[in-house]
Amino acid sequence: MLTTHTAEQVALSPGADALRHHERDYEALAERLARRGQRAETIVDAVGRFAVAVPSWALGTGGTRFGRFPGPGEPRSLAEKLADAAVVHRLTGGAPRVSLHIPWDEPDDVAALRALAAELGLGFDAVNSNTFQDQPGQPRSYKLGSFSHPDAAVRRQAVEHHRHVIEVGQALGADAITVWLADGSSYPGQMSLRQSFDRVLDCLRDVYAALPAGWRLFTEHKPYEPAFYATVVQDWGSSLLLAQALGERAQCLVDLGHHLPNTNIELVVARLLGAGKLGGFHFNDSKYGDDDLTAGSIKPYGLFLIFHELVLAERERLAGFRPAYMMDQSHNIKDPIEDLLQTVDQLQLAYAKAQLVDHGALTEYQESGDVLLAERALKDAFETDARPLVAEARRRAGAALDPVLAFRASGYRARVAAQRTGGTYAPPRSL
Ligand code: RM4
Ligand code: MN
Ligand code: MN
Repeated sequence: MLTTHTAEQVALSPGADALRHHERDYEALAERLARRGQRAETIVDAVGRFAVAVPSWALGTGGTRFGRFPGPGEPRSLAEKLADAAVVHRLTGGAPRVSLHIPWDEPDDVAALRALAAELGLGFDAVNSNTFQDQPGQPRSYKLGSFSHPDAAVRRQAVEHHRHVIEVGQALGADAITVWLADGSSYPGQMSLRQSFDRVLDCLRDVYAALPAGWRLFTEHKPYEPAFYATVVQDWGSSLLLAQALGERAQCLVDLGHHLPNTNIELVVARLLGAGKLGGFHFNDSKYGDDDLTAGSIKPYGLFLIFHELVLAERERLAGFRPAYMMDQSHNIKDPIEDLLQTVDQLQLAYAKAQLVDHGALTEYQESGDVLLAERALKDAFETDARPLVAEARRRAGAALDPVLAFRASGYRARVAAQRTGGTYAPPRSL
């Protein structure tokens, strides 16, 4: 197992002009913030600490159930995926871990994979299970569900799979497992609505019991698809019930695309935070459903409002607040690396803007019932062009001022395309 390209080969020098322009923009913004009583340095430091995981399934081109349009130079192996993930981290300074999906990215040699990741400067975030598809040679089918299946033998098989995923994750140095279940029914009457939930909880208890010390279990809800009538873990309420029943180390994961249109996601986030059960995120954006578009591409203000809740939790040192940030997107028509670079940038930006909120003033306006100025306290932050702060954080981390342009200038994709010939990686996400 050898990576053909290391992230080192991606050129980072921005050019004298770009650097000079950046410095002037940064100074101008720092001065403007100082007039508002804010320190640019503090925000730059915070952005420098922000980290989000790259999912192993997002390094190849995604697709829809109608088609898939892969580009040249896609990774053919897990080692090549790690090499690409290292590029995302090198250029953004904000993506130091990979979130593996088992069995899509089942490592043949766990120790070698861990060593390769370390060599590339990467670690491993939450591991993801998969009981929403049947795998070749698998004795029992998940057609009618996994943890909620009426047949106990199928449920046992699904629990066994989760134990295996935890073992792999443990050997890689991960410390959490994310469980998203496709379980549900497509027609009324197909399964008992109450019993299916109880079965899921029972199986999760077995998985929870298998957690190594220091590990957390995240339950991820989704309103529909692939089950079209009733999904067992369909909303944050169901996810919270599970996490509360399981115990302290079970928390909820919020995938931004897993909400019906117009759901107030920041309110969901606030509720979970209040209950000490906000475990992590799958960042993306959507117009209609689980579209898996680039974070911030459709509703950047919504993303900012979510980050506002997260920054509040951070400032208040809320008990149990240790969110695992991950991306979960399907790069259908963009270069996957470029889309990930753009996403990390958007997340860094939303985080920086949320740091710009004048919390003291906001609280005063809330207390005195000044609706307009309270809203404006948020808008002032959101409408500030915080890009120089983010670029400065990246510059100090030795990353790129503009990750996408640096990636284009590096010629990385063309180089790997010339090398990655023969053999294809079977894409998981063209479902
Ligand atoms: C689901 C969910 C899970 C992801 C799968 C591929 O909709 O978002 O997190 O693992 O898709
Ligand atoms: Mn997800
Ligand atoms: Mn999803």
